[in-house]
Amino acid sequence: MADTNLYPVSEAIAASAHITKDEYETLYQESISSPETFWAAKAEEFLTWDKKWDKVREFDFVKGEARWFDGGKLNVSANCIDRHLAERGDQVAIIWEGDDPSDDLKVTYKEVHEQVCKLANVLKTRGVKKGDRVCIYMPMIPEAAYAMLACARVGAIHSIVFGGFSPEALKDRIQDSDCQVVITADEGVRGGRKIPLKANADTAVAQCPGVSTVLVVKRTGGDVAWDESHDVWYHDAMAEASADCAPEPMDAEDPLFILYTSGSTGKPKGVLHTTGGYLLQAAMTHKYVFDYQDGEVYWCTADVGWVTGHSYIVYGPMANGAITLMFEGVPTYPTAARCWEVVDKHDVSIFYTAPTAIRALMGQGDEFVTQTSRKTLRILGTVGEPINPEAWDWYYKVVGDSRCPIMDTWWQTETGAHMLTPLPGAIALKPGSATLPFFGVEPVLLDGDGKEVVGAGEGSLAIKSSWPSQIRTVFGDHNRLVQTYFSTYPGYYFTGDGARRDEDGYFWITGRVDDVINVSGHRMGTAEVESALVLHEKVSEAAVVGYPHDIKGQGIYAYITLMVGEEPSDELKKELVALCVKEIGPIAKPDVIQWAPGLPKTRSGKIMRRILRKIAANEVDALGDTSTLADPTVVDDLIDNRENKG
Ligand code: 6R9
Repeated sequence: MADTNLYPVSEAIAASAHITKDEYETLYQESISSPETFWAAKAEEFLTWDKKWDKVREFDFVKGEARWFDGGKLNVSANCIDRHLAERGDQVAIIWEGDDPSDDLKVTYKEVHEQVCKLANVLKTRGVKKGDRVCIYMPMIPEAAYAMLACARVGAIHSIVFGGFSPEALKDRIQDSDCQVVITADEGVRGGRKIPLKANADTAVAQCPGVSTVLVVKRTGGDVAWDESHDVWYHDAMAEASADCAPEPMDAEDPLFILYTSGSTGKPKGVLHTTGGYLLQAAMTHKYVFDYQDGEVYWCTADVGWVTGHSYIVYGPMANGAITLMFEGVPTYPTAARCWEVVDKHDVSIFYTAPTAIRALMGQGDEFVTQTSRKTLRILGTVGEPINPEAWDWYYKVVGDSRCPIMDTWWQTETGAHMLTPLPGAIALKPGSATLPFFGVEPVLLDGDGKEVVGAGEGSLAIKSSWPSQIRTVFGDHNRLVQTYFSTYPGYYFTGDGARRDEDGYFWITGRVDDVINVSGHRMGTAEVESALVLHEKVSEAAVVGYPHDIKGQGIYAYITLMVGEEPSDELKKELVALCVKEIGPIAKPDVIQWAPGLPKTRSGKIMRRILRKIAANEVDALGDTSTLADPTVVDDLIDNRENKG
């Protein structure tokens, strides 16, 4: 086991780090024993409040309720922009690196302020008020950040939908949160290919009567259809807008954004985050986990369509007055050297990415890395899925020249910010472990009876008490929040992940214990993919599981039972793949489709996914007990016809 592989804290980094080992230990204890005192001090230190709060925290994990800094008032956009103007108005806020390596742009805090104020006024002109929902369906361009901050400025709740989602998925999300404005672009550009965002939005909006405005940024100048009744060019609206817009004073518990994420059942849930606690933990983790020092260039490669982009491209870094790099493209375009060329071009100090990207680049060979300098790099980070020791090693040695510690950050859309993570100047690393809890986080492992595991051991990962950036509700369905997160283990927040704790108290995430799979760091409910597949008229039943995939971490393996009389064909496989792309998006493409004349079911009709997972993983010698199946012979057929025999 890789446990014995301990990487001590680098002395060079510890010398100037915000948090040292002793400080971590003392502050962590304080954050657990006196949370109110601890968080009140941090809220003063990190944020600027228009009015101080009455109560630091209140929570009830039976009802799934949490309130932080109740009675306090602040505005997120003022905290991310206005308060920096006096000291660093002319400092770069956003470095934008386009898909094409010759395309880039630097935007100062002053310029961001002007753009955000104008856009906030545009939103107001279009009737957007505090509490209204605005959907953002954008490529990775600075306007995406302006859109988020402009919503925050007027008190509107944004709901970003990843640009890779299909019109169908976009429509569902617009309808679920009843957005009245959609902000999009004519086209996106990634890896040299265009993405028809406006055309997708048109298809979605045609089924969303509540949308009164579609604001369109001109990114490529490509042809788009135009509906005068609601389409508005961003540049036209901005040209007429005033650059003067006072931030709306918001309650600490007013909603900031909704972000849809997959669960183990049904449609994606609208995870709702609020203002004060969210911003505090995003800012604080950004500063401490990446040991961000003033003036450093920080680059998180995520897309703003995911929570990582929310907390660690925009809100955390900008609350800290950092220089945040925003990348439009993909790590392999034009070549697999792109990331490291960008690091050299912009003198990046901190680089934060996903294991799937590391594995993909690792497969391209070391030369793409070693041909670049990377001497400015100081800290590396990963997020999204467990990182395998080989990828960790390559990232550490080849990318970081054995000089840069790797922050393996475990957290979720629902947690809003880092929860388990090393701190560069404080915590020794073990490859593959997200190490120890961040301040104020009380992780526990629960056994099969729901009892806390003491000391080293394994179990379901749960959190015992509220943290500032926790999910507040599932938009429009608080009962679903309670059911999903607070019912499995009453009194705890259940993460859906399994984990192991070693003798040093380090946590090792073992993966999801529910029917959620993690494909290239993107969360997907197997139920969502199944719902898409059974829409096909020839499909009677579909069962989807994850299986180990070298690059993606997990691939999508679909077992399909056809209607009586239908014949399997390659053509039909293509149709099924296309259906997943249409209903969800390219990230939901099944990697493997296996025809299954029958599925292993219990006598009560429940599909035994455990068996399907084993067959998909080619672990057919370890199927376990199949005697409770209604018809054990279906398993033999599935084994004989399995697609993964490698
Ligand atoms: C931030 C983000 C959350 C799920 C989570 C877990 C997996 C995330 C991880 C990790 C092992 C890490 N996950 N970070 N597993 N080590 N460092 O990814 O949010 O998209 O909601 O996914 O991702 O399974 O439960 P989200």
